[in-house]
Amino acid sequence: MGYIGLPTAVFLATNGYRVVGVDINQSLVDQINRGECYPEPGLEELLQRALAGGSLRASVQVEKADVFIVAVPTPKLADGQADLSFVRAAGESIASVLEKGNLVVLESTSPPRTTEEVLRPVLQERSGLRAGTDFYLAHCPEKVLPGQIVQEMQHNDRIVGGIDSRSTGLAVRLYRSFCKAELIETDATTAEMAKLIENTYRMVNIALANELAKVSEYLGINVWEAIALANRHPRVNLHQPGPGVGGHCIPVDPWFIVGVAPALTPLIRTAGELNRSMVDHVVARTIELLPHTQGAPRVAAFGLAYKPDTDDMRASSAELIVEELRRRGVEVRAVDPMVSNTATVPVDEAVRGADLVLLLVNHSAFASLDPDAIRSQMRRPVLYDTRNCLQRSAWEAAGFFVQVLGHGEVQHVVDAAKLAAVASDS
Ligand code: SAJ
Repeated sequence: MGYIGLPTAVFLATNGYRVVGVDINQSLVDQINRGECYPEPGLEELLQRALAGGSLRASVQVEKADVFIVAVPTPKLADGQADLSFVRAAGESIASVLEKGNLVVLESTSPPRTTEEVLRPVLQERSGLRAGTDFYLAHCPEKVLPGQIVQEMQHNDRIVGGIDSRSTGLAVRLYRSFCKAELIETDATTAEMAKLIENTYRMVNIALANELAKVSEYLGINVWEAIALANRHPRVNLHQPGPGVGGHCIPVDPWFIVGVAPALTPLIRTAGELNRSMVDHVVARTIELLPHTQGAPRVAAFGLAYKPDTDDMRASSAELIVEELRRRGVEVRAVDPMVSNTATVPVDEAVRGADLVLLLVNHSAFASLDPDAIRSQMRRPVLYDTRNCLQRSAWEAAGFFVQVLGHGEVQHVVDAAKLAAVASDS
């Protein structure tokens, strides 16, 4: 009943199915039965509708059913291999209640051949039934974007890959109940690979943008402008640079391809390392922009989530940057309007006496920050915008020295002189 299982259950329950949402976490199960869920636009209303209609309930117990959908985590282990223990555990509990004619669908993002070589044997051994003759098995990878799950779950095309055509056909019928887009049929391993390719494409593309950001800093040009110009070409779609790639998908899934064929995947490996290097790049530049004469320098970090307008902090590069700065003796106070935990403070508290505003996540709420009000509380008005999301001219008009990731000043010397001038003014 996580990020994918819950909305999938809710959509099935509001489209003609009776659904039991299973999770090993009792408090999550209780929360769902009370009609509460993680923040995702439109999801809570749908959940409450499903509960009110009596077609959905959550439980810690796997029960007999016609269809089983597995949407468990598949985290990356240190060596880049996938941890498939949750897939195995889910398979074992399904096998204990599996009956002839049932359909099992794996939605979790998985390394190629997981459906065929990991889930299939677990289901068969425990149940004594045979896939393809006694029960049916398919992979149908989820591909919704956190923040747009309700819309995308209904309108994204889906790949449905069965271990045979009967399995594919049954899975297509299931998803047709709520998916208004195309359901494209293939085999299970191609479906697994297609899902991994989507996130690998994005990861390599972001790495290219990050490499170009470093080159543009070296050349003294603005990478954001250069990318926008290049993207005017009808067949070019470069992504955006930034302080690194976080979340539970893009920095993880491509490694499952590397894991099955390490010698054949130097490009994916390099792209992953390049994205990771952006954390060090931002830390180094932040340290350069800080004063080194008046005790511990102070930074107000804006954003801790892994991407804009979410409270999700999984593998957030903003968090890594904040930790690394603290390790290096910088006093960091973090603001994040989406994340309400002890790691964050209100804007006023973060900027009071600060030497630098470090913008790490482009939450929409940050567009209304008032540079004049912030400047009046800071010790030294310097802004480092790693997302190119704040209006540079407004912050400069308020007296800030502004540095934007990927935007080099031609003369590094002039740059240093400007910074020194701002520092001595304040
Ligand atoms: N990022 C950049 N530059 C960009 C775009 C993103 O630096 O141009 C960074 C973000 O700041 C964030 C990270 O990449 O730290 C990942 O964000 P994201 O929006 O690219 O992706 P996710 O992880 O939220 O969701 C992705 C989506 N995959 C694709 O768009 C191909 C989503 O559709 C998948 O369902 C999801 O992975 C998943 O579960 O696999």
